[in-house]
Amino acid sequence: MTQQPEVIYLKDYKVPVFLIDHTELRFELKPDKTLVKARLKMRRNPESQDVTRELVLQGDKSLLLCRISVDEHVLNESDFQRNEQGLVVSGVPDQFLLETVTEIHPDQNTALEGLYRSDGVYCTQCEAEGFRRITFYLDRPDVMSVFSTTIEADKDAYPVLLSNGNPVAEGEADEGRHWITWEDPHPKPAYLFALVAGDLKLIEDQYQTLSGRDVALRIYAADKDLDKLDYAMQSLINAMRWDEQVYGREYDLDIYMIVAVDFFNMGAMENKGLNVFNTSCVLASPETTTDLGFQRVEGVVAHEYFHNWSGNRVTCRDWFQLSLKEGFTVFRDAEFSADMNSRTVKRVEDVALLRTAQFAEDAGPMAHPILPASFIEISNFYTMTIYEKGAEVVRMIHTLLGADAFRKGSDLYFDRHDGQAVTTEDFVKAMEDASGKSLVQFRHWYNQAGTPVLNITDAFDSETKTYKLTISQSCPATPGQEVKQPYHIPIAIGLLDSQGGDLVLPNGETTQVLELHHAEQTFEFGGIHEKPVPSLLRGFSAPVKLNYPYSRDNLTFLMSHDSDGFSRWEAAQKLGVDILQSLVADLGQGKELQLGLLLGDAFKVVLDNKDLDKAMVAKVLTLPSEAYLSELADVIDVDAIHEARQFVRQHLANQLETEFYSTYKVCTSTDAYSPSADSIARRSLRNTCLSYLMATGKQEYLELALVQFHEADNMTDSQAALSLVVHSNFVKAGEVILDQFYQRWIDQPLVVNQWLSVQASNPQRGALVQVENLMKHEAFNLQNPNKVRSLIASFCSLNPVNFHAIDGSGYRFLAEQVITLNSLNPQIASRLVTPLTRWKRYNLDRQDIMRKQLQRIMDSGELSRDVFEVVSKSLA
Ligand code: 0A1
Ligand code: ZN
Repeated sequence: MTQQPEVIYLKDYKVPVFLIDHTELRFELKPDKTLVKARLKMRRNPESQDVTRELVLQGDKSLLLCRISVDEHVLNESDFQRNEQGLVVSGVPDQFLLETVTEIHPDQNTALEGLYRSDGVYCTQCEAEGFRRITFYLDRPDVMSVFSTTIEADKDAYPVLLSNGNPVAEGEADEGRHWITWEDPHPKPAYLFALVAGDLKLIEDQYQTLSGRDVALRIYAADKDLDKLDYAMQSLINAMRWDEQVYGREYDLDIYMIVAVDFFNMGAMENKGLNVFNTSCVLASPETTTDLGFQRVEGVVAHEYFHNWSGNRVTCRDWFQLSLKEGFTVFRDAEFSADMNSRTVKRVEDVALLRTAQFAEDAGPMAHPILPASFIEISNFYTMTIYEKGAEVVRMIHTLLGADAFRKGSDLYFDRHDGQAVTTEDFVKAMEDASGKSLVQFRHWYNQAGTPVLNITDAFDSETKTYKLTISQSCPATPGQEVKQPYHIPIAIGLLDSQGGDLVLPNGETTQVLELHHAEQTFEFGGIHEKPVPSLLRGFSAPVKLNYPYSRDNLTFLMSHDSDGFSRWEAAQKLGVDILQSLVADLGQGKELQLGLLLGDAFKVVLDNKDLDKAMVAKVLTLPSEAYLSELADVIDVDAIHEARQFVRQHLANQLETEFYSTYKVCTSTDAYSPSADSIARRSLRNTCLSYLMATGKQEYLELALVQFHEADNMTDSQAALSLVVHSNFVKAGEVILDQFYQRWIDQPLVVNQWLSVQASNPQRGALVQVENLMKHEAFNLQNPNKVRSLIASFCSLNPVNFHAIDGSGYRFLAEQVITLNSLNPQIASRLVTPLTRWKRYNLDRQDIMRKQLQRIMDSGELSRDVFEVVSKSLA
């Protein structure tokens, strides 16, 4: 049995007793071990009340302490104590130089936290608490220090030696070794430290800031990937310009570096001046990267760049404040992507993700507010809630204040707190101070978990010509939070007349933001001549669930008339949900499925409308996902949801076959690939049409898909065709092209990962056996998180019918992988377990077998804090 790990509480926060003004590090990288020599200039923190003479340093148990001295006096065993968490040095003066020599073993580091090797390249990952795996330190974000870093390594094997800041000295050493010293003038917490050493190549560019300073831009990768870095470079330049224009923020060092590595737990990391990126978020080329991949690169490059202000210049006081930097930065990168591409498409994609993954998290055992009150392992809190809901909360502040006041607020926040480690409260206060708008009640968004539910009814009085909207709000209980206070919610609405035109609202415009404060509130509109159709929550102005008794006719009306593009999509989703839910219910009662022409007719209107953005047409034509339908269900019936959705897709395919085919043809182009919004839109609609054509099951469309697969000059089209064929009943054809695809891309790991993922997400029977076979394939490696995500995570989250097989095989499989990964890579293990944590959402039979597998993980032996926290909270 695992020992109960300690719970950390926000209420226990205390300022650090000691500070580190200067950190001098020397790394000697050798094949069998790495020596880390640290010289820390330390002093007592004048703001601390604590008078202790004990210095408590964090240090992982894997660290081997070789030497320690205070003010050049070497300590012996009785002067300090080693424990599980680090080191306690007694009798330190008010100001002193602490020197340590530590031995570490990057080669054995499979957790990918601290210093490790990725395909022969040394690299670091220090957020959140990885620095303590490198050396003994005050590893907390409110201890900010100036760093000077020397790296020494073999010159042939590691010609490139990088760290934060600017290179200030370099030289040769004995035995073919060399060294470089880097200095970062900006004080920073240890989590922003980075080191890279390897045989890397680079592309270079130059950027001139608004005030005329020149910045060298360098992106490093393995030689074979050098041809896939241009898009990231262009995205970086666009992001730098955008942050100057929209937020008035300039870059502050002479060099900005990005390094691509293949072994990485997350997407990327914003280390000061030296971002480390997962190859999946930086490499892009038309032949190997899908449109989605290009957009991910653009978004993640921008995200990490924006952190230079929202995260680095102004950082977090403690890890409970994580959403301070993440929520704000996600909001910033979403607005950037909206400005670079289609705003409505970006919003639709973000909302779809939020409503499936984040709402599900809010309804599960790990539900937490964006400012959590406690945690066992902070790595478990890099969640959809902290990131995406956090961004929605910042967006609501933007909506409530308006763009101008929001900009004043962000200016005040950055100016007031530059160089500090602060809290979400400081952010909200700056917004309040700059705008004069009270956010007192709004603060509940930071402290309360759960997704609020709005119930809306309306009434029209033809005599007084008034229209009333009555809105009530509630929020379900979440672990540890039974009762919730009412939220302050911005609800953007419009009212449509019977011709589909927008009525002018009391604010003189056609969209107005209603501010809901109470549990129930009525909003009145005068001078209305006929009962309008309300368009509610335009642009998804708040992260809530909204119920209003729309008729199906209302929804088709909104689909074609609402002036808000987002709301037109939303109407289509609501119509799809309504139809699919009733079919799921029919299946539950053993009824035969039937579907009229209404949905197909509504889709036809959209397909025929040549004025619409093709990307939005594709979004409207895409039925609500199985994941979203599951999130909405009282009890998730995996098989019925899948069957109903397949039934509707097939029905639509037959009803609109001609239209899908002609649209497919219209969207076919011989232009060279471009990741522009227009061409992405065209491909997206074309592949949506192909997916419906394939749903007819006709041989001629298999031929069409195969032609597309063979002739495509880009990964978007070839991957779409591949996955449609593999997931269809044309099993033989699928096997043939899977094999061709693998042989063609055998040297491109990111493409091979897509090949794994297509097979793992195959809803046809037998997928688990296939996944188990692939785990033995040369293309798979359990130590590489991208491989684990592509194969195991794809199977467990993108393949519900197979993962939830009633014989429990999927659950057993997942538990086995989690148990193995628990000791290899706790962060990945703990993320992987998520689908099992949702066991309460299924029927009793499934609940029972899912819970047994959670218990099996619990009983499997020594659990990491990561896995222990998630599994124990799920079983509670
Ligand atoms: N701050 C990064 C996310 C990140 C967090 C932890 C990591 O290591 C385990 C790596 C990256 C971001 O928001 O992009
Ligand atoms: Zn981030």
